Amino acid sequence: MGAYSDTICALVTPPGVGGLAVVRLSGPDALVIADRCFRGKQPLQGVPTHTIHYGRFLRGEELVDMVTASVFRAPRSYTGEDTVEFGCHGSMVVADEIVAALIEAGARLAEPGEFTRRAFLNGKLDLTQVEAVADLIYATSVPGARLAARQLVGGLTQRLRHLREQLLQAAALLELELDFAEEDLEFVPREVLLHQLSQGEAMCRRLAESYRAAQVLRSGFFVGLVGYPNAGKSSLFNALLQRQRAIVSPLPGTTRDYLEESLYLDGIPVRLIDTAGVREAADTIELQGIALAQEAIRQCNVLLLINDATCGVEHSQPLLEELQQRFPQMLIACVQNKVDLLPEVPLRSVPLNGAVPTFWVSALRGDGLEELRCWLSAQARQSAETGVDVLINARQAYALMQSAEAIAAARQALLQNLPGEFVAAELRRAVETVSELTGDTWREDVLNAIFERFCIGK
Ligand SMILES: Nc1nc2c(ncn2[C@@H]2O[C@H](COP(=O)(O)OP(=O)(O)OP(=O)(O)O)[C@@H](O)[C@H]2O)c(=O)[nH]1
Ligand SMILES: [Mg+2]
Repeated sequence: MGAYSDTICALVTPPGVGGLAVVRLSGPDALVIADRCFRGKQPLQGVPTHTIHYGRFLRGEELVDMVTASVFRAPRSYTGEDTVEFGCHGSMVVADEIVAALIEAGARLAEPGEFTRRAFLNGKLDLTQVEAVADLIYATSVPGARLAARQLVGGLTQRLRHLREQLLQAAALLELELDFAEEDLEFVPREVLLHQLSQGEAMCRRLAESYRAAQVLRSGFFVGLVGYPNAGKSSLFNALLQRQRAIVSPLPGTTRDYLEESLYLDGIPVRLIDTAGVREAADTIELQGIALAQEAIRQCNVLLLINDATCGVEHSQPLLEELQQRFPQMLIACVQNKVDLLPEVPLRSVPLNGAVPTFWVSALRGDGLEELRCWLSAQARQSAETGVDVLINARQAYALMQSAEAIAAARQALLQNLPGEFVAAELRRAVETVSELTGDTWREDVLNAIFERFCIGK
């Protein structure tokens, strides 16, 4: 085992001051190099795997720190190689010296993501697990982190491997039939194969479609605040964030471009976007602002159309219609603001437009905000949960769609009663796309793109 001949090291805990810092050393010479620097009761080369040893860490003759050395022998380590992890006091000076001493003793500094890359190449993790490691490190939501953790266990890969096995087996049997062409044997009942293929195709499509929901878990649920000038968008923005982030003023046109801030609702990150009031743009700066905001609005999961109720509940109707036309897929809710100025709160059953959820609030006083927050949180949760049990990323979604297409082509060939070798060829193509997903076959550029997300020490 071990595709690499050199031994690498790096700080694996975050840089900065902490209670503890860990420096990992991994590679064929890990134990030899460790023994050049570490003085415990006995040389680490002689100790069993999965044991921890206390001792002095030396750089030359100088004592750097009292440390623990955790020994993991190949293949039972994160990388699959011999590994020693030094736990030292959490000072950057100490950690840096330990890394420097290990380099002087024959190791080299690890590249970003190199520990994980080695884990992948040594078969400790498959590609979707590698991506799950990155997702887990960068997780911004609790459910997102849970899904990433589950993926780390290999749930997605198991399903894909199963599919790949089915496709491979079917292809092999079809090819075998060709050898017995005269006898007119059928090793693969066509009905069974058709059923398997449509199930496999459906699974790939379903997984690919869960990408949008995974995106919510990964980067947040985007909520855009739009409306005419002075409607109270920035006031509502601040009220939802519970801090004075955007400038509020009685002058229309206060917000010139757009602002984006995060809040958490039920553990899901919600990205709030405050935009410039929509009107006949007076100057070019504002025009640019509106154009920028439009791009931001396009990314949103929900739009809240804020209406100044003192101007009449129907005041924003033209804007609503325009938004509905421009973003036909978008979920839009209407927020009737400034209810504190109304002589009486209008009946809740009088929405701006029958189909649009409507909220009556006062951004200034806080009326109705809890209800709005609950609704947003429910929407965020719903869109994050629809059928997601794995965290599909953009690369996987694309590869899954390609796999679905390839399987569909094989199914078509079968339905058209094409000769077995055609069907088998299509199946083999499908096997290839599925294999790229799990990393059973991989390309260097795909790997590089994945590991770019990692930092040194991961
Ligand atoms: N009485 C009352 N006044 C409000 C309420 N919400 C906002 N306002 C006032 O309305 C004015 C405009 O508020 P902003 O939040 O700046 O409105 P905006 O939609 O962001 O305006 P632009 O950025 O100019 O498009 C300010 O004077 C606010 O204090 C409310 O619920 N009740
Ligand atoms: Mg504003």
